[in-house]
Amino acid sequence: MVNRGLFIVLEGLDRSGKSTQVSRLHDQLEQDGHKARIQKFPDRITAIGKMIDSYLRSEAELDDRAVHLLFSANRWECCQAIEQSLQDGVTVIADRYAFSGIAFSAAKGLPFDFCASPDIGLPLPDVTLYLTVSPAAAAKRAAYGTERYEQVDLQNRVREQFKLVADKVRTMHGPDRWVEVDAEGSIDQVWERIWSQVKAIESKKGEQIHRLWT
Ligand code: DGP
Repeated sequence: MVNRGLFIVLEGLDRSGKSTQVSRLHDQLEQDGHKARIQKFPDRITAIGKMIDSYLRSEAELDDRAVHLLFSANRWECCQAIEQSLQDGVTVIADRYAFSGIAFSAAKGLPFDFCASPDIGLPLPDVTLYLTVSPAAAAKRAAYGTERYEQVDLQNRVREQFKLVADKVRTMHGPDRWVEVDAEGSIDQVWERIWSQVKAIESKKGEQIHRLWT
């Protein structure tokens, strides 16, 4: 039997360095002879993604609950392709997932359970690597402040919500599904931490794909 691909999610505050590490992970896996692809969330290419994009760039105003459901719908519309890739032996590296969905919307004041519920049943990542960086350090990184959520006070609240998300993942799905990675230091240092975590989950390729929040 051909092993399935791994489903790896990178999460973190804005400017925590996720996207840099996501593409490095993709390149390393391909270099080692694995098939891999990147799935960015929100996926701004789809019709729903375009609405989210104009909201994030403050070109459109939307009700908080409505935009939360759009973010979730954006994940659902990509879900079949993710599962197909995994079955085809392709490792999927997601740059954000449902966990950002809860953390950002709950930080704006929406009830935590409301935020979690539309994503029940999505494919469960084999591991979520949560890049930890202080909001003050993130704010010093390039291009901070150009989008709607890139403000230090909001990012502080997002960080608090991510702690609750981590608790929920560990309680419902096991402690190894959520791993904190120190994202302060050089790109190479952070990369070494990420790569050692990815190598540790190789055996999950033999396991079936589970469902989020079930
Ligand atoms: P990025 O393209 O990674 O810069 O992310 C876009 C922004 O959208 C970022 O500030 C985090 C936020 N975000 C991502 N997913 C969700 C979600 O599901 N719900 C909400 N409210 N915000 C999200």
